[in-house]
Order: sequence, then C-alpha cells, then structure tokens
Amino acid sequence: MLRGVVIRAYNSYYYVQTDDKVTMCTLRGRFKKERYSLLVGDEVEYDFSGHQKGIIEQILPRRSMLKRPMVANVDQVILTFAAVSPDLNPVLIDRFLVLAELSNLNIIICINKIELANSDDLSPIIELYRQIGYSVAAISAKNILGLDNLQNLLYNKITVFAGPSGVGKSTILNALEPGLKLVTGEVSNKIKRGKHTTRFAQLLPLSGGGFVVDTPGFSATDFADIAEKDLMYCFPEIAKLTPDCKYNTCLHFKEPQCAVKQAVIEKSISEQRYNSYIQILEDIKQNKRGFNNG
Ligand SMILES: Nc1nc2c(ncn2[C@@H]2O[C@H](COP(=O)(O)OP(=O)(O)OP(=O)(O)O)[C@@H](O)[C@H]2O)c(=O)[nH]1
Ligand SMILES: [Mg+2]
Ligand SMILES: [Zn+2]
Repeated sequence: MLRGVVIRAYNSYYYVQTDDKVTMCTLRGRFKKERYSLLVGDEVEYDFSGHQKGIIEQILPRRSMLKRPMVANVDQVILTFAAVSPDLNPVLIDRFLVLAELSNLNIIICINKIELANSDDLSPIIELYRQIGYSVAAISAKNILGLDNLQNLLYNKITVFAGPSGVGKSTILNALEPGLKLVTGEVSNKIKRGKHTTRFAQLLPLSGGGFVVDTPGFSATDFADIAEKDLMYCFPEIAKLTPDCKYNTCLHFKEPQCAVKQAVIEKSISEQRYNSYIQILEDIKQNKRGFNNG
C-alpha cells in the first residue's frame, strides 16, 4: 500500500499526494457506512484499483482538526493583515487571535504591505504582539521583503493562511511559490467573479516540502462557541495573571481586587488588549441573551 495526504476532495473523489504524484482515489465502502468524514489534510493508505485510480483502505489518526476551514493535521495558522490598505486595526487582530487561539495551533502574525507604511506607526504594534509572545513577520509580497523568513517557517508543515479580505494572502503565496497562480485582486472584482463558484479548501504543495492552504477573507465576528469564562485563555497575558485575582471566578470585568485590571492601570497589560477582551466578552454576553430570548 502507498501512503499519502489528501490534498483535495471533490465529488466523492479524494486526490492523494505521495512524494512524486497525485492519485485520484475513492473511499472503501466501510468508511462510508461508518459515516467517517475524510478531510483534506488526512493521511491515508491506498491501493491502486486499475485505470490509475486508487482506493483508500486506511485513514491514519488525526493530529489536529481546524474548523474553519475544515482541514485535518494543520500545524500552524498564519494570521495575515495589511499594514495599510486595508489599514492595520489592532482590535481586528485581537478578534482574529481569539478565534485562532481556540484551535490550539501555533499562531504566527504576518503583516503585509509594509512598504506602504510608516515604520513609526507600525513598530509599536509589532512590539506589542511580540511582547505577548507571538511571532510577528513584517513583509511586503510586492517588494519581496521578509519572505525568506516566512518561507523557512513553512518547511514540511501544513500551514493555513487566514485573515481579512484584501490583505494579500494569495499574493504572498504566489510570491512564495510562483507555480500556484492563485487569483488575486481587488475585492469588488473578486466578489463579482466568485459569486457562483464555491471554494473548497485544498492543500497546495510547496516545492521545498510542506503544504499551504489559502482561504478566502472573512470577518472575525462569530464568538458563539466560546464560554465567557474561557475567553481569558485566548489572551495569553490575561490568562497568566488570572490566578492572582481575588475571586477564582473573576472575569476581570467588574470584580474587585482584579490582578488584570491592576496590570492595565500599571500598564503591564496593554489597555487596547484589555478593551478588546471586554468588547468580545460583551459580544458573548449579548449572544447568550439573544439565545435565551429565543
Ligand atoms: N502595495 C502592496 N499591495 C499588495 C501587496 N500584497 C498584495 N497586494 C495587493 O493587495 C490586493 C489584494 O491581494 P490578494 O492577494 O488578492 O488578497 P487576499 O488576502 O488573498 O484577499 P481575499 O482572497 O479576498 O481574502 C491586490 O491588489 C494585491 O496586488 C503588497 O505587499 N504591497
Ligand atoms: Mg485570496
Ligand atoms: Zn480578574
């Protein structure tokens, strides 16, 4: 049997990549009976069934599963933003970070289009996220700045590029791997073009080893899956201080003797980050109320 990775799923065919080729495979009937949903990113073993086609006999255990997009065995998420056009908005970064933190995957922040930015505006934002512990890559896909470092991070891993629309995700991937020829361009044109085409997540092989997943831009607004008491764990610097609060149920909101609020006063936690936390906490409360009211 041959071992490979499912890179694309379409019309009940699975395209399985081995070292040197891609084979179109179907799934052995018993998996269908078990209603097992095979995902892009899954590792499988297959045999040839004639006519160059394969049949998947084994599915290897999953290491991880990302919900949006639905991809198995992702190693890391690169949250991509633009320094300018659309302008960098730290509140938006925080909202994307929360959704990414829920996945338990390694997170890298990438800021693109830096050739358009004033470095005095950009540096404090980059510094803030580095201090919290995130890796931040500042790049320009257009001027080929900082791409080497990014490329090194992708080696032999499955990496998802996610973020708002128009920040340059597809442009970055084309610059890293010119053979990909991903569609890029102005948002308005793309909406017209993409209206009647559904996009499926697929793994794009890198010639140096590893895979990337390009995703269409989205807005980070859906916090319905998060419980109020869990939100703080999506903010590493807030989570770290939580044991120092007087009440172990402290949400760092209106409770007295809160170590997090004290840290904001002392400026060891950024006020912007704290405000993002409170904003999302209120979104979650609002959601819950909406739900209870039917
Ligand atoms: N100035 C500048 N423009 C860039 C850079 N990278 C991408 N762009 C432009 O930004 C626009 C959007 O780029 P895309 O790659 O389509 O953006 P995307 O993130 O894939 O957008 P969606 O697919 O809608 O999510 C295009 O017009 C690109 O040419 C850059 O480094 N500098
Ligand atoms: Mg794109
Ligand atoms: Zn507290």
